Amino acid sequence: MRIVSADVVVTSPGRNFVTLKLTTDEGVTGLGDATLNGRELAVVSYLRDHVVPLLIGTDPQRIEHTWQALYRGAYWRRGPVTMAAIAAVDVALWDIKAKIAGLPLYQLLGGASRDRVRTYGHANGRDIPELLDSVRARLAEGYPAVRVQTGVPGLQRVYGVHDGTAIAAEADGQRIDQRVLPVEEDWDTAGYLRHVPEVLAAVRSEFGPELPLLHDAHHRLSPQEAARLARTVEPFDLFWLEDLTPAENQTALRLVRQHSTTPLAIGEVFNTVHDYRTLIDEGLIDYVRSAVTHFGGVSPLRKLFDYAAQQQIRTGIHGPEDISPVGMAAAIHLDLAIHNFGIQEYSGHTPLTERVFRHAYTFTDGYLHPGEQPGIGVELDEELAAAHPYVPAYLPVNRLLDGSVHDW
Ligand code: GCO
Ligand code: MG
Repeated sequence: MRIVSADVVVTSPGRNFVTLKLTTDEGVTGLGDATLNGRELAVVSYLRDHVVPLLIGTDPQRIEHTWQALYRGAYWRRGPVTMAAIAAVDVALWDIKAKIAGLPLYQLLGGASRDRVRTYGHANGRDIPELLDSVRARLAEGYPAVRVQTGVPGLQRVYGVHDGTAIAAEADGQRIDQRVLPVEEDWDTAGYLRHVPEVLAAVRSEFGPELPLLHDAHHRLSPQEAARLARTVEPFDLFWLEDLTPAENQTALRLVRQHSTTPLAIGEVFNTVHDYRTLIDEGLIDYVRSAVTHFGGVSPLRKLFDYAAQQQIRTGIHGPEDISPVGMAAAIHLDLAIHNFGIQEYSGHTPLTERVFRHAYTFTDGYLHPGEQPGIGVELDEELAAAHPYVPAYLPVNRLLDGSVHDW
């Protein structure tokens, strides 16, 4: 069997998604997600210009061999663009292999370790009353666990509350010519650190002690600030505190661990096992957060999860709206199969996105299941995808009150 074509499809049914479609000489197709929010076209070029020519004529059944050839063969290793491109190939090849076997992907990964996949949803509000309403809405949708984010008094636009993604800057008066520029958000760490305990106290007092609660600090704190936050919120018994410090500094979490037992999650921007080595070897985290889409695919993520399991670390795969249903499906198969599963983030997609990517996975009573369709269980409606072409969009940038740029 040989790969005869490899097409890169860019579509924007509400936000941009990049999908790789591989076709074999026997007509079997496989899909992979290569969406890198705000830098989509860099991955498109990496795939179209540098990867597709290498794939044509190769045997789609040799997944590990192809992965190693793309990773080692480029010489320039790692990085989000490279690893998103390799991820798309890896997942498309697993899709093909599972279709050939006539089995859903999770069966090739060892079969189901559980009956269904627990999720968490996002609740947010500009202030505490709005947040409490949002938590109620998520609970009504069946979510068994909820991530809570609020505005911070004195700040105008804060991560997780205002829809900063994929907005044409015109809405903010920043369109100075035909360019679309990033939305600007503002930040003040001292105000944030004062506010979060008040928010969590209000949520606990409204919903009681049992609801699993999560919170995302989105890489904004210094080691000292992170340690303080983790210690201060300890009475609220979080399921996890996410991305406390910027991802580059693995040793930052040592200080946090010395001062707190709050469970820690990190890794949505990591793209290889090397980003995790200190964190895993020293037991500095409780959950690994990488997505199939940004970590080179199912093959390396499975290896990461097995490595993390040796330190009793569990998984919490990144599942925002900017992971396409293709990337989400691959994640759900993996979640079902691995032993050290923790929780799956699930934000769902717009109805139009669900029509462009028809999927076998289901979301029922807050739990996901990948379905029994052979492969990963996603079909791409290429005509509908083409009717919604790429829209230029950036992620927001974050500024401190003095105008300097802070981590977003
Ligand atoms: C999360 C993430 C997302 C990212 C987004 C960037 O925990 O879901 O932090 O909200 O910001 O995926 O593209
Ligand atoms: Mg996050």
